[in-house]
Amino acid sequence: MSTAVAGTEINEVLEQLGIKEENQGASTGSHWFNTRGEKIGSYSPVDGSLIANVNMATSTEYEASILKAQEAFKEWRLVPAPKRGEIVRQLGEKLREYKEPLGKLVSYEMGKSYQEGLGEVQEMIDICDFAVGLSRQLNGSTLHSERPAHRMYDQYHPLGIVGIISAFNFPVAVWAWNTALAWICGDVCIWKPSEKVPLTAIACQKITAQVFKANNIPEGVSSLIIGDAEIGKLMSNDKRVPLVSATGSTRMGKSVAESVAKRLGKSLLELGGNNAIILAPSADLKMVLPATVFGAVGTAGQRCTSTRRLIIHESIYDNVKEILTNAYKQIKIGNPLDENNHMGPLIDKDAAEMYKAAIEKVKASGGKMLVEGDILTGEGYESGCYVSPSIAEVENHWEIVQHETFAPLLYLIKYSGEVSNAIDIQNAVDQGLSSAIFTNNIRESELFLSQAGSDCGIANVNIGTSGAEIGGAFGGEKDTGGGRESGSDAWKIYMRRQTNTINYSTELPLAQGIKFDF
Ligand code: UN1
Repeated sequence: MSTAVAGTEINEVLEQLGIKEENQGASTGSHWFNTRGEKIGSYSPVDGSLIANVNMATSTEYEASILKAQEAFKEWRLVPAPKRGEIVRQLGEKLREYKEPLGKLVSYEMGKSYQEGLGEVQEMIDICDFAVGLSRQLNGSTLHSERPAHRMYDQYHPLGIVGIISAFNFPVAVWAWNTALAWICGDVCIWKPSEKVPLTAIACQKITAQVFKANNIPEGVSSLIIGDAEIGKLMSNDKRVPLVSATGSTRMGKSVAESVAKRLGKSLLELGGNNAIILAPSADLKMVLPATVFGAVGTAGQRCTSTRRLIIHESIYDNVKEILTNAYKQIKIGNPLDENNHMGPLIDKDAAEMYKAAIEKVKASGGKMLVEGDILTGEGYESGCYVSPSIAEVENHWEIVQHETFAPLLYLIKYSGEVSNAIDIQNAVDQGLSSAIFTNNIRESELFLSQAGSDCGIANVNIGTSGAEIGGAFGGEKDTGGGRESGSDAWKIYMRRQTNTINYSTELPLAQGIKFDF
């Protein structure tokens, strides 16, 4: 096993990122609140070692962050949007500077491969670039009034505080999707990262603080709260947080949505997926192979876009099965910082146990394990978080197949006849995030993309389910929560819309022709 990042070397990475033990559980800008909260340890799933202890924030620090954010908002909303874009541009530059150490820390703290850690930081850079351009395009429409000498238009104003709850699997990119847009829109952000990956969050906060300090931006524009689910609950119930953007499980999302809806706030939810690739008879199998393997075992199956189901036409089923089972034998599992490995560990031992339990459930349901994964032991696997991937033949309607198992467990499902049968199978789950078809038949691909096709937020042709670009709106339907983040016009959720009607005549005509003499 490679010891690319261990002991002294991880200390170097932490030092480069300015992370020291005195880091506290809540911060606005570069100011860290004193905290009386408990300490949590951040343990690397790579080698099981304790990277650092971090203080958990309490409700007192939460309250202090809200007050600072409210104060900062009064100033930040008055900064012209392109000027706010300039700050985000500088953040993109800083992220370029820190890409390697931050990518390394993402890999070491979360367990994804170094390449994917770098890819995640690249997503942050990309969304910053996107947001810079967008800062000059927060456009509304000019509308025609029914009254003479009247003008009507709509415009967008910032909302205020955006609460961000992020998951462990994309510990930095999802925060950046939200903040880069929220900031150019004039909002201020309070971030509650997953307590499984607090150090990458502290690193982001420190990098941001450098840019903000150099530009005299009020500290409360960027706040970080390291805490448990209680902090998420405070945020969801807090009327002072008009928008809560939450990424994670459907169960968590439902609870956030309920609390936010009760106070008529807005929520942006990006929750679980149960993503399928349809393989039609004409599928180009040499493209299918890398797309499927990356989709199913990349990030050890811990992307919300990971490929969970392959829906394969019966005419190519046996062939695909053979190619895939052979390919799975070549997968190298180990330290994700060693570039020879394809797959790193799961996030923690609980995740490994959950994976084992899911395999047992598949077998108990009558599933046939073509490749049976297990928890790995022995040299290099001491953390207890490494598993080998699985392929199982199942039926789509089984209970276990309805659930998102956040691990490298791939289901093979056979279909016969027309592609519409495969589409029905793919849609017959509760989640609706990402979907794909491999076909060279335009009739099949167009049907898949039509209103009678995939019911997911993302539908791809001859591309896998994971690895979306930031330029498109990202998110999905049904139990995935309905939210859209990052590209396209996703910025609109971060703003409030206002319709303005201006009368430049000397009369006061009423709409709908109503006469009211006074
Ligand atoms: C997630 O897993 O929450 O499309 C986000 C992808 C990445 C983002 C995944 N760009 O796989």
